[in-house]
Amino acid sequence: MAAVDLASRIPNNVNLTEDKVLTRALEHWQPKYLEWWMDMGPSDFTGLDIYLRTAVGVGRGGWANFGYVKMPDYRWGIFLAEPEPAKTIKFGDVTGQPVWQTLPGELRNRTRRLVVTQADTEPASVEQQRLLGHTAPSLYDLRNLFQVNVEEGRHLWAMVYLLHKHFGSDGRDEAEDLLRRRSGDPDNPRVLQAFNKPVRDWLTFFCFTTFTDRDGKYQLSALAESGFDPLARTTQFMLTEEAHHLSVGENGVGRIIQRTGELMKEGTDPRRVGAIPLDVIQRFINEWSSASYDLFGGEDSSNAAEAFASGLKGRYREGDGIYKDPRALNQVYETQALEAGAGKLVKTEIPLRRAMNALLLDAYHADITRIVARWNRTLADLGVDQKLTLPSLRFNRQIGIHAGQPFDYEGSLVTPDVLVQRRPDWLPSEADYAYVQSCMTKVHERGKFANWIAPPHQGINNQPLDFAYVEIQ
Ligand code: BYC
Ligand code: FE
Ligand code: FE
Repeated sequence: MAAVDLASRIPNNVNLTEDKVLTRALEHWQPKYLEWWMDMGPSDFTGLDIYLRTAVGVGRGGWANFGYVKMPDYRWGIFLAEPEPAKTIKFGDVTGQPVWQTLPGELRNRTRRLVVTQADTEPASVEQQRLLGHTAPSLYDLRNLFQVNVEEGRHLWAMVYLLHKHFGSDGRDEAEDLLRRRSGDPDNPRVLQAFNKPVRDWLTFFCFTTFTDRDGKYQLSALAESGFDPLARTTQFMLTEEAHHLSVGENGVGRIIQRTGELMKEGTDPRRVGAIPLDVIQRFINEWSSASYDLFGGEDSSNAAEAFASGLKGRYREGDGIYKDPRALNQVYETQALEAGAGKLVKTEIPLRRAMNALLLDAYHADITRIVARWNRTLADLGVDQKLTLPSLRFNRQIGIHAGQPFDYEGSLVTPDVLVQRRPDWLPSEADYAYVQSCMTKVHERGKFANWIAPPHQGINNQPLDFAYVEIQ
């Protein structure tokens, strides 16, 4: 394992100084990245000191280094998790073989596509969140937004390192294109749909970090099993940062629910005081959970089968040995899908290897089901008997075996008319977006929070809630 080098222009633990060509290529990309950050990263706030953590190593506590930093001066670095001696591949046709430090030629194109797809989401999310700083409900939340933003920037660095190191001139071209695509640009959009949707208010931000960053957790976990060891170790370290993004999301939505519940309990209509009613929160949850289901790709996928067979992308927690057959042969995945012509849902069997996306989606769905249960506990503790729910995995799908089909919120087949009629009950309307936007007013006073969100239970890094998380004079 190379030592951590923090003195270089690009902090790293991959021995960059020993590879002059690679260093030069990355140092050539660095100013372009900074230019992108200044154009497309958080609007304004670039001159302010922000209480951020910076990764300075991969060991325990190595990434939890807190201090005041101006965002453009953030030290974006390249850190891979520690290597494991005598590591072997745990799944697919290559089960039991040693992991690869260089990429087998026949896997090059497929791997490049996966790395580029992963990479593309990172700058996309920063672009989507660009304007949120102007309406932050507190300095605490403002700081969390920026922490998420700089770490998504670092995740881009993590992937760009792989592109430069392992994919030659193709990789360099891809790294440039990552700075050229733009979230929501009709001519040059980001790769995956959810990353082209606008994120203009903080309820959306917290739903995004709960549901869409959590796709990141599951995709990164699947890549962390990879036989291509540099990819596995890169994504392992990204997961330690991801945990914070997920807690920002879950706690953020939870605090909004808490505030709304408190108002309901005292008999105040949330709308009367600029807070967000539960039915609106529910529709935002529906929008972002269902959009995130699509991020898993098709339930029946030859891409997924090949990525699994070749040892590139494993199942969730594959390395823990929790699956009976590491090769996933001779088994089927059972689900229900619309039978063409028959007009009804029927039992459908997908050979297990082709169902890897569906398996990952199921693990994700179990996870978000637990989160919604925790939010419901908050409501129950307040004595509010309404409950929040998640839409069926068949609802509102654009990708996969249910794409474009008229399934209702519970996943029953209905006529397209019913979908149109009930849409306002299930998904946010323009009026919902406008109302939520009208609640967003910035709060910059230390220790104060906007009226539509409860304060968190604790501050960052043991600091009090009225700490100057952002130094605004
Ligand atoms: N939108 O075989 P199929 C994160 C394409 S989030 C548009 O069914 P496959 C983060 C697909 O590319 C994690 N296109 O699925 C979160 C393919 O096209 P080609 C991001 C889509 O390929 C918040 C065709 O449809 N990481 O980190 O097995 C903030 C057939 O695809 C979509 C990754 O995604 C879609 N939703 O699975 C910041 C991991 N879905 O190739 C960061 C890397 C599918 O035939 N990516 N298509 O032209 C992958 O593992 C896979 O590419 C996917 C798709 C799971 C996304
Ligand atoms: Fe990320
Ligand atoms: Fe994230």
